[in-house]
Amino acid sequence: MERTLAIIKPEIVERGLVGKIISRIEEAGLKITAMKMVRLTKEQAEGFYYVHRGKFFFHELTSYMSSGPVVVMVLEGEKAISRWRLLMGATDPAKAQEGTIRKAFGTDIQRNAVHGSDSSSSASFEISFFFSGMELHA
Ligand code: IDP
Ligand code: MG
Repeated sequence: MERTLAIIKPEIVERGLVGKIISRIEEAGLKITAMKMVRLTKEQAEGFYYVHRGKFFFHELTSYMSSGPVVVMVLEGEKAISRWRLLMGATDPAKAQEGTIRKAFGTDIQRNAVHGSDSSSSASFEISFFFSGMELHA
């Protein structure tokens, strides 16, 4: 069993498409074991995305991610990290495969609908960034 962190980004919350994303997660057999809606400050978004500090898109990305509420979730299942990344699709929606969430709902390379941890070490950091042990359900 593996855990990964998923985020439904502000654009999707704003457009009223949260349910569509959650349906895809459930239909794929990933279990949602924690979930909440939060509005990040710019500083919190910078902390979450610290690995991208210094990149040309860092300021825009962290401004966007703090521009409105997001839905954060812990997904659990066998190979949850890679399965969620496959469901999400490529970073750039224009390059994402047919059938992926980013292809269906992404606007551009920044407003690409969802986030997913890329490794078990980033999953650990990202889950603990948003959730305490008490908030993780079985
Ligand atoms: P990922 O979300 O597919 O793991 P990362 O390379 O980790 O992609 O980038 C984190 C986020 O930063 C992306 O999801 C996207 O919102 C944004 N981003 C990545 N590359 C670019 C870019 O070239 N221009 C603008 N935003 C970008
Ligand atoms: Mg990433």
